[in-house]
Amino acid sequence: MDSLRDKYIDLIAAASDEATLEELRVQAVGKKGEISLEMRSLGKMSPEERQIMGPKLNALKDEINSALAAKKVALADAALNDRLAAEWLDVTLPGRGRRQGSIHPVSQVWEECTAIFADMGFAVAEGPQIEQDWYNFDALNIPGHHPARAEMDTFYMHRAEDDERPPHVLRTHTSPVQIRSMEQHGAPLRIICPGRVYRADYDQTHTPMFHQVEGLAIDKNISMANLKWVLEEFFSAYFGTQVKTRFRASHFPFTEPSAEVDIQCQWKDGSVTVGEGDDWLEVLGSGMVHPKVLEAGGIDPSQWQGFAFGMGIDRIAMLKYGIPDLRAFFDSDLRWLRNYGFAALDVPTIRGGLSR
Ligand code: 2NM
Repeated sequence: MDSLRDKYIDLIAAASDEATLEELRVQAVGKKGEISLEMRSLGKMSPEERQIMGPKLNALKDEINSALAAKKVALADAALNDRLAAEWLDVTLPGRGRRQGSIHPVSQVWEECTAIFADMGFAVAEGPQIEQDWYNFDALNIPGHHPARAEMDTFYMHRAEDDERPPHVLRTHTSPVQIRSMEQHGAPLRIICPGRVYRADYDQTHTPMFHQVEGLAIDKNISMANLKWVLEEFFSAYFGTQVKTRFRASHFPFTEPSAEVDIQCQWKDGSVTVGEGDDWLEVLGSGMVHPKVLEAGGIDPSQWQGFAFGMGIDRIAMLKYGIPDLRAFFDSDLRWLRNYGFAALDVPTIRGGLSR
């Protein structure tokens, strides 16, 4: 019995997993296990022998069962310890911050303009940034020899050396979109064209890419009076206060008559406030669409007439939100974006200053 005991105690101690342990249990104390068989032999013994061997065998069975149970717990503990050693986590590490992006002032103002003009029944039209020179110039009554072509500091696209066709251009205004809209939809028409435009110019107040919103309204009896109302309505909604406008005679090839439009403002301590005072700030060009331009767009100028205007989104963004430096708009400086950017659902109405 001692050798039986030693054998199983050693085997149990050496078992390295639960499956081996289960095999040992069957082998020792299972129905046909070695110890069970010994217990069955008790019947053949004399009563005196049985009196001694019975309790001894029972004790042996208990000892083996206890050893099996203890080993089972030890194996589970060891497995847990292995996992605890392998899978650890430093809960004292600082969290990883998630940065929130912001809406660029240009995007914000673009959307504000779209919303205000949409309220007055203007649809939004968009078109290509790389244009045929016909749409960007000729259709707008700017022929090849016209000084406006040179004045516009145009970016020309490359053509192969033996290709004699006029080069495509980066559009210098969004007016070509309006020609395309006239062609596509005819009259009457009421649209705005917000978009990126390009001119080879770079200094304090000019960037080679900037943003424009142009407007166009064509109908049977549209006049400069309608233009003035629309613009005053727009500026008042945009700046959140009644804004007067002043029209000054001007000249553009695509409008006749033409006017530059100033808005009422006040200069104080080097910054400007719109909608009060008796200074004026030029923000816009406009006029009645030239008959030749209507014709280029496939609209009969003896039947229809309309007004058009154009202004810089970047410039009116600076005015409303008090952003002093235009060039910072395009630097992608995160600190600047955090300062001047908008939250996704923000519609603030701060009136700010443009420094002189
Ligand atoms: C301006 C000034 C005056 C204008 C003209 C047109 C078109 F295509 F309808 F003829 N769109 N925009 C226009 C007129 C733009 O920007 C300073």
